[in-house]
Amino acid sequence: MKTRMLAMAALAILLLQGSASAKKDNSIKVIPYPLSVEMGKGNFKAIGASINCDQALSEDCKKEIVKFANILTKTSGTNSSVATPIGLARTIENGSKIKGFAFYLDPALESEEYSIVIEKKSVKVCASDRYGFLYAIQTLKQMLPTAVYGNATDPEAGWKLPCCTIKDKPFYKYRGMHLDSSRHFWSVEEVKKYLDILAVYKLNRFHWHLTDDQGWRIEIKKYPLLTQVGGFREGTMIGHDWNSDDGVRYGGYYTQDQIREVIAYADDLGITVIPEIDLPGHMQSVITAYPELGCSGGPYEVRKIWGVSDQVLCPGSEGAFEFLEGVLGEVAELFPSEYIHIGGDECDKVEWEKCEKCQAMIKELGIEADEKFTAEQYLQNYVTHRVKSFLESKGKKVIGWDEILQGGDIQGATVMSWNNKKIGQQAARSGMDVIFTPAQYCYFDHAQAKDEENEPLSIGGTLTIEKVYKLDPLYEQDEAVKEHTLGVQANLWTEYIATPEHLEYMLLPRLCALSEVQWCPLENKDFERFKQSVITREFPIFDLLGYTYSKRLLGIPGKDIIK
Ligand code: TNX
Repeated sequence: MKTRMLAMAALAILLLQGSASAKKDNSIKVIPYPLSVEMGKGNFKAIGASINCDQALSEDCKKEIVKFANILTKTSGTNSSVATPIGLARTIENGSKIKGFAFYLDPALESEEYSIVIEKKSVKVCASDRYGFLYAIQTLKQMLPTAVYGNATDPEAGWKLPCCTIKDKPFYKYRGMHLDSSRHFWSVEEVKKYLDILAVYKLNRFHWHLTDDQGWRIEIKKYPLLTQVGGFREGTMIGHDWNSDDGVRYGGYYTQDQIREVIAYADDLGITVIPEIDLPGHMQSVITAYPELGCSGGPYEVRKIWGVSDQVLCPGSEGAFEFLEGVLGEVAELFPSEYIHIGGDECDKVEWEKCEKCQAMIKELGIEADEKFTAEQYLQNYVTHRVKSFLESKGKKVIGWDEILQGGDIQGATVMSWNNKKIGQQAARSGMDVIFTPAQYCYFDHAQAKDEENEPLSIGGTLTIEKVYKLDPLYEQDEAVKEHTLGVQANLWTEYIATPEHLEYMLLPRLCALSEVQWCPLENKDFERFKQSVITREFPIFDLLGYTYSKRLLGIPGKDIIK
């Protein structure tokens, strides 16, 4: 008994210390933490509360609110509204003082911005567009019992919301997460589950890496061999052993219908899908399917090992551009996104140096090497320019990895800066838009802890959640860099990740840290507050939704979780 009391006293001291050291008010546990939170007194009873929406709201806003009404009704077990023509939410006039939830249009707020005022008898939510309501609802869900995320009814879960006033909007407009579906293939269901958890943390861009040396994953009607041949490899290296080959045929691809299904699913969550068609490097699967598109003419094979291939697209003949336009034309039609990612990374130039067609092209274009770039780097720059013009003619903008800067700036293109922050900062200063995804902070294929031997297979060293949380690409940067920075993204390359459990493990909970980098201004970031929220609030959500995740924050190594 005595020891129990002692333990409780120690716990109380710990809790007190915890709250005293937290910079921010710790009374709500929401990630990413809202811009401002002021706590009031008392609680709002959410169970059975009516849900009302301003009649001025557009259909797409009302849809979000009706969805919320349905979720609350199902999970709390009490009808949360009065039946009306728009489903479960009742229409009201802006300004009415209503008991229950009231969702109002406030045109003065920016896109994505919202406010929530919780009083004992009412919850007033304001936004100016669908995204604002979507994020307000995500915030409300994080403040409600975990059961709100599930399918089961739990009337006893404690359906209360603490009285408070929240004002919120994101720091960055582009809040992205990437997934490599080439090195390992993820089913539509797995991709949807991946998207579900991005939405919880208010991410709004899904960068889908669909093509690479080891597999082409998107159906292109004009070039069926891309998937039939390029979608399958005859084996995969085992672990880190570059000389191994498991000899097992591996592959898969998404039909255009499946792609449309994912796009619609993501859109419902407020997420835009940005496809990446990596070019002119990382195309060994392409030249295996169509060997005439390579410099030597082959034969080639879909690559079985990881790393950078020297077998790339040959830009020395017009056929290459015809091909790229054929592919990108279909891609531009399929994806509503204003951006298409055209890769551009790690394009080895040895074949181009030896290739007569490439060298003739270099001559014809009047390209000469100088102290800054090789002739072949200028040739890649030419390819990027041509592809960019083509996509612009289809109403699209391009994003490329920072290697698109070899051979000079490409004004009008957006740089995805992965090699280091400085390259991106420099590009922003030159007037190009930039998305920061520096490998040292944003590569979720790295191990979550220093003792990598206790973690599942990884590459690239260690990336702890603390390190992800520290990223601030605008720290000590000038206005030009700030103006041209669209946002931040993390990447999940899957060379060494073959199962959904492993994939989720690498994503979580680092995704939570990423979301605060993307959403919170510097002064709102506080690792201690964040960590407590992850452990006490987010882990139960992951458990309920059935995600595998790292428990390193609790000192539990990966080997105890991923067998
Ligand atoms: C570099 S980042 C790559 C990818 C690899 C990754 C492994 C980038 C643009 N290219 O092809 O998968 O490293 O971490």
